[in-house]
Amino acid sequence: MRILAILSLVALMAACAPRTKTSSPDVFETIDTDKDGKLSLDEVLRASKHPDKGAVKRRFEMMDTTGDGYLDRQEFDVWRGLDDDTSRLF
Ligand SMILES: [Ca+2]
Repeated sequence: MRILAILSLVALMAACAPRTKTSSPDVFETIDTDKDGKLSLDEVLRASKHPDKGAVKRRFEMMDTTGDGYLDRQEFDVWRGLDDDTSRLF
Protein backbone atom coordinates (compact mmCIF):
# COMPACT_ATOMS: atom_id res chain seq x y z
CA MET A 1 0.00 0.00 0.00
CA ARG A 2 2.79 2.36 0.92
CA ILE A 3 4.60 1.54 -2.33
CA LEU A 4 1.46 2.36 -4.30
CA ALA A 5 1.20 5.70 -2.53
CA ILE A 6 4.83 6.49 -3.33
CA LEU A 7 4.45 5.45 -6.97
CA SER A 8 1.28 7.51 -7.29
CA LEU A 9 3.07 10.52 -5.85
CA VAL A 10 5.99 10.10 -8.24
CA ALA A 11 3.66 9.74 -11.21
CA LEU A 12 1.77 12.84 -10.15
CA MET A 13 4.98 14.79 -9.72
CA ALA A 14 6.17 13.63 -13.12
CA ALA A 15 3.00 14.91 -14.69
CA CYS A 16 2.57 18.18 -12.82
CA ALA A 17 5.55 19.39 -10.88
CA PRO A 18 8.22 21.54 -12.41
CA ARG A 19 11.49 19.73 -12.30
CA THR A 20 14.08 21.24 -10.09
CA LYS A 21 16.92 19.34 -11.70
CA THR A 22 17.11 17.57 -15.02
CA SER A 23 19.74 15.25 -16.28
CA SER A 24 22.00 16.69 -18.83
CA PRO A 25 21.50 15.03 -22.18
CA ASP A 26 25.02 13.71 -21.87
CA VAL A 27 24.30 11.66 -18.72
CA PHE A 28 21.20 9.98 -20.12
CA GLU A 29 22.71 9.53 -23.57
CA THR A 30 25.96 8.19 -22.18
CA ILE A 31 24.11 5.51 -20.22
CA ASP A 32 21.85 4.74 -23.22
CA THR A 33 24.55 2.83 -25.07
CA ASP A 34 22.23 1.29 -27.68
CA LYS A 35 20.66 4.73 -28.34
CA ASP A 36 17.07 3.52 -28.21
CA GLY A 37 15.99 6.43 -26.01
CA LYS A 38 15.43 4.34 -22.89
CA LEU A 39 17.63 2.80 -20.23
CA SER A 40 17.63 -0.93 -19.58
CA LEU A 41 18.73 -2.41 -16.26
CA ASP A 42 21.88 -3.74 -17.94
CA GLU A 43 22.77 -0.28 -19.23
CA VAL A 44 22.21 1.23 -15.79
CA LEU A 45 24.25 -1.50 -14.07
CA ARG A 46 27.14 -0.99 -16.50
CA ALA A 47 27.06 2.78 -16.02
CA SER A 48 26.62 2.82 -12.26
CA LYS A 49 29.61 3.38 -10.03
CA HIS A 50 27.68 2.14 -6.98
CA PRO A 51 29.38 -0.90 -5.39
CA ASP A 52 26.10 -2.63 -4.44
CA LYS A 53 24.53 -3.86 -7.68
CA GLY A 54 21.52 -5.16 -5.74
CA ALA A 55 20.86 -1.64 -4.50
CA VAL A 56 21.13 -0.34 -8.06
CA LYS A 57 18.61 -2.95 -9.23
CA ARG A 58 16.19 -2.05 -6.43
CA ARG A 59 16.53 1.65 -7.24
CA PHE A 60 15.98 0.93 -10.94
CA GLU A 61 12.76 -0.91 -10.12
CA MET A 62 11.57 2.04 -8.01
CA MET A 63 12.42 4.48 -10.78
CA ASP A 64 10.60 2.40 -13.40
CA THR A 65 7.19 3.77 -12.49
CA THR A 66 5.56 2.43 -15.65
CA GLY A 67 6.87 -1.06 -14.90
CA ASP A 68 7.97 -1.68 -18.48
CA GLY A 69 11.51 -2.67 -17.52
CA TYR A 70 13.07 0.50 -18.92
CA LEU A 71 13.66 4.04 -17.73
CA ASP A 72 12.60 6.76 -20.09
CA ARG A 73 14.03 10.24 -19.77
CA GLN A 74 11.12 11.48 -17.68
CA GLU A 75 11.43 8.66 -15.13
CA PHE A 76 15.18 9.21 -14.99
CA ASP A 77 14.93 12.99 -14.56
CA VAL A 78 12.21 12.82 -11.90
CA TRP A 79 14.23 10.53 -9.67
CA ARG A 80 17.50 12.29 -10.19
CA GLY A 81 15.77 15.49 -9.17
CA LEU A 82 14.03 13.98 -6.16
CA ASP A 83 16.68 12.22 -4.18
CA ASP A 84 20.40 12.24 -3.73
CA ASP A 85 20.65 8.45 -3.51
CA THR A 86 19.67 8.16 -7.16
CA SER A 87 22.07 10.89 -8.17
CA ARG A 88 24.87 9.02 -6.42
CA LEU A 89 24.34 5.93 -8.57
CA PHE A 90 26.14 7.58 -11.46
CA1 LIG B 1 18.86 1.87 -24.12
